[in-house]
Amino acid sequence: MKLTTTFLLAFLPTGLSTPLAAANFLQSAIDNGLALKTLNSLAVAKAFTKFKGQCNPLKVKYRREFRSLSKSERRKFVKAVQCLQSKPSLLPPGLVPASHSIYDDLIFAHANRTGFVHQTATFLLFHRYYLQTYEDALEKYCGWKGALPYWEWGLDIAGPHLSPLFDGSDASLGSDGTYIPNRPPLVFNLTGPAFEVPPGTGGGCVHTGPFSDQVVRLGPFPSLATGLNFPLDESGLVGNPRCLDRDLNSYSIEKWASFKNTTELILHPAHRTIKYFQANADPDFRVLGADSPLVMGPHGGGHSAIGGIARDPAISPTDPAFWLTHAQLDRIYFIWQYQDFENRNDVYGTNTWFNIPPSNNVTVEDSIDIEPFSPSRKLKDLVNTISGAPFCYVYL
Ligand SMILES: *[C@@H]1O[C@H](CO)[C@@H](O)[C@H](O)[C@H]1NC(C)=O
Ligand SMILES: *[C@@H]1O[C@H](CO)[C@@H](O)[C@H](O)[C@H]1NC(C)=O
Ligand SMILES: *[C@@H]1O[C@H](CO)[C@@H](O)[C@H](O)[C@H]1NC(C)=O
Ligand SMILES: *[C@@H]1O[C@H](CO)[C@@H](O)[C@H](O)[C@H]1NC(C)=O
Ligand SMILES: [Cu+2]
Repeated sequence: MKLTTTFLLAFLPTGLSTPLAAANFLQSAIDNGLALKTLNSLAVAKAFTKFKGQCNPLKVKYRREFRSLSKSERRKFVKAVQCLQSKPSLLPPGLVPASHSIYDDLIFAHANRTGFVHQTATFLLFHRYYLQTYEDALEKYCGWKGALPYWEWGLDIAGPHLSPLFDGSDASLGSDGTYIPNRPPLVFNLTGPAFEVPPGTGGGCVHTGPFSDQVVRLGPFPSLATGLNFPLDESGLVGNPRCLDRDLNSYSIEKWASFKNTTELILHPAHRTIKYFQANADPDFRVLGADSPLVMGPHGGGHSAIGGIARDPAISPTDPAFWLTHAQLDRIYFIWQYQDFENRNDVYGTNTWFNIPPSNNVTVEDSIDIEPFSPSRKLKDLVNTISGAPFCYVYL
């Protein structure tokens, strides 16, 4: 129990309450995922003291890492996603011609809210509700009763192209994209420091296994790149058939989504408030300062580790791996929240992307919806994953 990291030593004497005292981890445990697992167990134990409403220990769903599902469970999950992609759209005919399926409708629901659910106070809770909406849709329309799996990025720091998630077997999410050599790095030069991400191991279309035949139609929405919310570009709504592309990328995990990165995001003494936790998870340079070295953060790192369309802020849910990477972010949020739940059930920020145009500060009395799938709910009803309505799950 000795040999704590410098930053842990630095905050232990500040008189923190018991949950964080468990943060007395060896650096090796932080780096290899043992610390995160321990924090996860503490979070579950704490969550189990908070059951409300219709949620109870018999009903609670356990969201597990994809590779801890049996191959048969993985295949059933993949089949359910393919089923959702084959169910006809529920949107009024003609409204979004690109939307052919219920799966597409869900992508549209995200795209149409892009400017209100990213770099806003609702970011974490919207995506939590969105994941639940997906899990519910898989059950309601395709009879799948499982708990949404997540992708632990830390397990694939050696390269997601080596991961069972992307091995192209029928128990995977399909392969990497076809390798395209000699590509330049991607240059990001938007809100924080400029940086580059080297190309990954794919770049072209997913070529083997599940989703290799997925036809992508919605988008692109070029005006969203500048932060302009509405209306969505008409050109992206009409339907532009193309393949699902990927560019699996270990650099993004090494830099921003390793066990060390996610564990320190949870434990760092400066991240005890939602303002700083969120700003470091996403990241938000208004809070961090423009010269922060954080750059992409675990959220961006998780998207970038998949690459291709999963990097697109509006239509990233097009890639079925999106839901697993966002479940991992929700898991990190869940683990952080339940280290000190009473002080970690609020929100910080406004209603618009980077507060453009200026909007009100959001409180937990404000609501979000994911119509036509999930009704309007107050944020205060979304902060607790075992609150009964609409949530009843923990992560393992
Ligand atoms: C997209 O969002 C806008 C703004 O919230 C809303 O007015 C519009 O009805 C939405 N479009 C669809 C098709 O849901
Ligand atoms: C980033 O953009 C700014 C202004 O838009 C420019 O001055 C700077 O050179 C760019 N940095 C890189 C590394 O491209
Ligand atoms: C993320 O963790 C890796 C080690 O796994 C480290 O090299 C890197 O600096 C960390 N990134 C940040 C932004 O702290
Ligand atoms: C929103 O909150 C910030 C501080 O968190 C404060 O500076 C600002 O004045 C608030 N804006 C409104 C419109 O209340
Ligand atoms: Cu999103």
